Amino acid sequence: MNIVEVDIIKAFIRTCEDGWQQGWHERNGGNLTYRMKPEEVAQCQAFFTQPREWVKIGVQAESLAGEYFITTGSGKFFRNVPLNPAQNIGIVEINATGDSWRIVWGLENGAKPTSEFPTHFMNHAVRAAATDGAYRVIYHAHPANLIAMTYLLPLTDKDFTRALWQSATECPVVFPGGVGVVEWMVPGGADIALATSKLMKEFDAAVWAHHGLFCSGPDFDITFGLMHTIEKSAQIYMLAMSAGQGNIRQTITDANLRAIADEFGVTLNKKFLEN
Ligand code: 2HA
Ligand code: ZN
Repeated sequence: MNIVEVDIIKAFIRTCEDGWQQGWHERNGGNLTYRMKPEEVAQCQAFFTQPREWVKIGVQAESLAGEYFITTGSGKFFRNVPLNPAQNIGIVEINATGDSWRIVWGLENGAKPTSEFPTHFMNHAVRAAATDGAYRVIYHAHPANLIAMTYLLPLTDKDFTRALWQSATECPVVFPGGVGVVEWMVPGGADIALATSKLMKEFDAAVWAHHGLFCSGPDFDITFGLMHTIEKSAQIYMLAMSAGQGNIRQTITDANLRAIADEFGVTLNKKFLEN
C-alpha cells in the first residue's frame, strides 16, 4: 500500500485536480491545507519519513499545537499534484507552542509548505474555534470572475455579499453569513494572515482584492463547493454587467432574499440587508 491510497490523501489530490480543471490555478497559483483527524494521522503514520527540522511560521496559534496538516507546496503547480504527490504536497506537524512546522511526509527535494501557510494557519485557528473544531479545510484559489469584480465594486463586505447573493438564487442559502473583503495587500506574510483571519472569525469566505478568494469548510466537498458557487455567481454578475454595459434591469430583491432564507431555514447576516 502507498500513502496516496489513503482516503484523505486521495480526496486532497482530487480537490487539487478539480481546481486545476476549473482554471483557478495558473502556474503555482492557489494553495490548499487540511487539518487531519487523529485517525487519519494514524492511517498515514506508517508512511512518515524521518522528521525534518522545525521551521517558524511567523504567526502563532497555541490551539493548533500538535496538529497535523496536509498542505500544497510553495511554488508547486496544482496541475502536477496528481502526477507526483510526494514532490508537490506534504504533511507537516505543528510543535507544542504552535509557532513552527516540520515536514513528516512528502514535499520531497527541499520543497516547503505553501507560501500562504501563515494565512492558512491563522484561518484554521479561527475557523476551528468558531465551529467547535468542525472546520478542517482552507482553500485559496484565483477564480477570474471574482477577481474581476474587485476592479468594479467598492471593496466592502456589504457590496460583495449583496452582489453575489443577487447574482444566483442559491447563494444566500450556501453562504447566508456573507463574505468578507480584504483590501489589496502583499501576499504571503503575517500582515495579510492577520487581516484575513480577523474576517474569518465571521465569514466562511474572504475575498483578496485583485488576487483571489479564501474559503473554509468542514470537508473538501463543502469548501470546494463554496469556491465554485461564489465564482459561478461572480461569472453571472460579470456576464450581466458586461452584456448590459453596467445597466441592470432587475435583480433579486431583499424581499426575495428573505423569502429564500425562510424557505430554506437559513439566517441571513442582517447587516447586509437593506429593508
Ligand atoms: O501559491 O496563490 O497567494 C501562490 C499564491 C499566493
Ligand atoms: Zn494567491
